[in-house]
Amino acid sequence: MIFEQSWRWYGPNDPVNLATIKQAGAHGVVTALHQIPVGDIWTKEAIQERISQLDESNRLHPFKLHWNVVESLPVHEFIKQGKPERDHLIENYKESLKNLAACGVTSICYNFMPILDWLRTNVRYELEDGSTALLHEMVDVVIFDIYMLQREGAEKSYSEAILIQAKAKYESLSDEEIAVLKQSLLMALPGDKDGFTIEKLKNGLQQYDGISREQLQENLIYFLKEVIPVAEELGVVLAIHPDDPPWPVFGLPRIVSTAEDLKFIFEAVPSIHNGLTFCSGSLGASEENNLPEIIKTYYDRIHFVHLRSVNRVAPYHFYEANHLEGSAQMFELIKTFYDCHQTNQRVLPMRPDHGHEMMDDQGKPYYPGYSAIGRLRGLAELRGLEFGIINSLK
Ligand code: CS2
Ligand code: MN
Repeated sequence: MIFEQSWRWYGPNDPVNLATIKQAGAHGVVTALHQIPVGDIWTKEAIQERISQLDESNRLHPFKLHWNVVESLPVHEFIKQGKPERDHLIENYKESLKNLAACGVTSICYNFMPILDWLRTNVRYELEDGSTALLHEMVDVVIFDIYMLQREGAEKSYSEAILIQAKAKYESLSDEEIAVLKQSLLMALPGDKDGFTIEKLKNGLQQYDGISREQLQENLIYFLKEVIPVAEELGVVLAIHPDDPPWPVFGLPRIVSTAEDLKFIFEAVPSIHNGLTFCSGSLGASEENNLPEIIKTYYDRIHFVHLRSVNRVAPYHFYEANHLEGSAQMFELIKTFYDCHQTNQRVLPMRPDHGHEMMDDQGKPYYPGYSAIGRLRGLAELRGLEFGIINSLK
């Protein structure tokens, strides 16, 4: 076995319950305490409460679930912005790490994307077979940025060609299409039930005025130099999630998008506890990223794996494909993990990152990308591929 089959669970309010996760065949439950405001300490009691929900499910059916990865222990915006409040917030972060470790949860995923997590322009893009997937199309980002958000100076972020394309497209959109676009972009934060508003986004963007890429990098390193020594002491690993998509959006700096970005982060803080969430979908949206190379170079510090494939239609334009299709070359990726695994037999938590909405999923209130059957299909296909690779090579 090279992967521990895992599944993201948003907690008791997730429309996909623990019984479903068991039947999907995942032992690893990837979850977070979404109810705790970003920046507050995760207490042992709150962590224990989540663990006891898994224990309860294990009492009902002996197929064992366990909390294998925190996704995510979010980093407060003030830390990303390097505000004076950051020191106190970093202390809170360390406390949360200590409490998690005390409860036996030692793998932590997080990201360092300013304001937004992933960004899509349509969260129900219909595929040929009638299922729906997440889509990202730069021209729609431009339309949103210029005509809906009306960000000052937005034109400067884009080429003349795409501005012309955006104008023509915007003028041809129906009111309904405009509403769908706005809704999709504002859904950029899965797990934030309040969602985004144009106002919130505008205010957020203002906070990043004057924060350059270099400054953001410095702020990440400042954070890592504080928390990684604590993680080492506790036996905890941190795994940064790459930017999704891996290029700047709304003029915000992005610093975890390319092989060079990764090199910078891991050279600045070389400890193996300063790790990576290898997300084939996020990194793979840019054809510049050589995914097998990234696996080989950083295997020792990959602590968590997200497998998904995007279909790159054109630069800055992709949709999420079936897990074994699209641009990701899933066979090669899993084979590369298999080869690396031979050296030290590490078993990495792996989850299907997103799935389509298909069959009985359709019309259900899932977080975009976090359907039951779509992810079941993804996990089943990935597990089958892993099984085939292992058995044909041993
Ligand atoms: C996830 C990210 O849904 C997804 O694409 O991979 O939202 C991920 O959870 C965060 O970026 C990790 O901090
Ligand atoms: Mn991911």
